[in-house]
Amino acid sequence: MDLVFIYLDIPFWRAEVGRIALFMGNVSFKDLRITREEFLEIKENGKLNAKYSIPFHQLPCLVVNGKSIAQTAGIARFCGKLAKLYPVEDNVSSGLVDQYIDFATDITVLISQSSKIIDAGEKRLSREKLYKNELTKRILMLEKSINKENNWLVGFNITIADIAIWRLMGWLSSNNLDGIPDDILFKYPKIRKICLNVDNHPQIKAWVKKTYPKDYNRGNFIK
Ligand SMILES: N[C@@H](CCC(=O)N[C@@H](CS)C(=O)NCC(=O)O)C(=O)O
Repeated sequence: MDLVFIYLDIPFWRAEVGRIALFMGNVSFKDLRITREEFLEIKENGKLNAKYSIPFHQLPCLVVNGKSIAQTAGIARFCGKLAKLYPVEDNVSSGLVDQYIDFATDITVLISQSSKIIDAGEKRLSREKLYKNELTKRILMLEKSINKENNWLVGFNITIADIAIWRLMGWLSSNNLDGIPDDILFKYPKIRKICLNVDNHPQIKAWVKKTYPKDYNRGNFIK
């Protein structure tokens, strides 16, 4: 199978969940990281270099044997199935994995509304408000959904759900979102445990070493 994974050269969860799944499953793929100029072309024309068509003019996009597939959650499942990091044999488990991927999408959509604000002060105020209200409420719900006896979100092994939540939480606690404090996870030991388990997974460490800038801030979930 010929696979091309298209995204920007940043470790944002939308891409990382699929890229890492393929890497962990030893599935060969072309990790195509585009420039900001190419991203503008995609947004404008839904095409990359007149070669790849990009549905909905959005990334990530996975090109499978020449056929372009869009949407983060679908791509995550596709890669998770190939890598055996998505529980296809049990519908309840796959439903639970899906709920975490969709949770990550909901939080991203919530934050991206504030990302559109141009004025830096207004943006910070909007994120502070988000942090005090909706975001904290949602993260508390995530914490409540986790069984404290478990090492992973679903079942006894790492799945694409853990990878998605690890990178989402890494982003939220990275100090890169003005108005959202980097200690956002300190009150949530179960979320932190999942993030640490992913961060310490040997294949995750190998991927980080291979692809992340040196000393990249993967998030504040250590304490
Ligand atoms: N519903 C899409 C949204 C993806 C999305 O918003 N991607 C961003 C990059 S992280 C993008 O392509 N934005 C450009 C745009 O929406 O015009 C998904 O789940 O993949």
